[in-house]
Amino acid sequence: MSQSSPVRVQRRLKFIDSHTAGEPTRIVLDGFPAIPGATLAEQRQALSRDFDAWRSLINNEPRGNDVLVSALLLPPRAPDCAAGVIFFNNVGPLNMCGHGTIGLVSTLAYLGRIEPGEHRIDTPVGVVSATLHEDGRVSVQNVPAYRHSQGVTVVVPGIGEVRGDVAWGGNWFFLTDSGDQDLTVANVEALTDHAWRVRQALEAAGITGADGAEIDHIELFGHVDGVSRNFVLCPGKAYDRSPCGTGTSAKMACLAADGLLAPGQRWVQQSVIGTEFEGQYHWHGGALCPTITGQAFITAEGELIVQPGDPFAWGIRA
Ligand code: PYC
Repeated sequence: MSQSSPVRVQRRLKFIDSHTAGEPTRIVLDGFPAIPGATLAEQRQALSRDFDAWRSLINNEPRGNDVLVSALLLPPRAPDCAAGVIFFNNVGPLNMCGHGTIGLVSTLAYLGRIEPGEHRIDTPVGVVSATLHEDGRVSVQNVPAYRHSQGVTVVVPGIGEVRGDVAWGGNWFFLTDSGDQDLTVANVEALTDHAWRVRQALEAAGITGADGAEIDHIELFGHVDGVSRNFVLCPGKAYDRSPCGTGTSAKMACLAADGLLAPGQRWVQQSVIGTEFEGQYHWHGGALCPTITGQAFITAEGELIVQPGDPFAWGIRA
């Protein structure tokens, strides 16, 4: 920027964008206010209660978009962590984000803040560990995953009875067979409509995760050429271009509960655009601990700018 520019700037926020298996992540490095809280969970609450306009500025149009997942890079509150992070999207904060954590680790490597090896990352749902491999891939050992309820049926207007499982993989998922619907990019409009109806029907029927938690991710699954493929609808109605790290964790928890996936067994999960994550799990103290491996690529680095008088300084909010 020229020092003599006549254009006044009210705010600048440094960011780095990446994509993980096609799904974008924006890591915001500075320029946002101090978020109070002794833990990342408390800071997440404060963010959604008092700083939601900042979330919208960063993630929503005209500076962001519905597909984007953003994150604030924060000092960790748990010991021995390389970073703290709170993820959010076009409608609010996320609990955890698998593709976003892979993007975060790749961003920290790009910045020269970490070397290949294992790193702990503090998140609102607990500490996750991520290994940056020499070849640039990242393995995220996610928070423990589990199936909360099996074979739940819900009557969906315009569709009929839909049966699926409710599972936790760092976010709450309803996982159901895609049936005769094509899990292809050409079909994303129909898949979005189907998944959104299912989500609304679950809400109307009062079907939730543990402690009444809203199920805000819908995962339609099937196979293409013998490989497991999914379509994941995110809370803000955009579909995940990646195979969804938390969704793959939830899927593996259901497979393990059905005796269809053994500890250490490799699971390849494809997204609706055909990109892949590799997963596996191990048991630790009775908890199923999923690991997801994928790769992110840096796509942009810069500053979000807000000028005085911009009517969309705080983004276009739904
Ligand atoms: O990779 O866990 C994930 C995720 C959640 C929402 C979008 N991606």
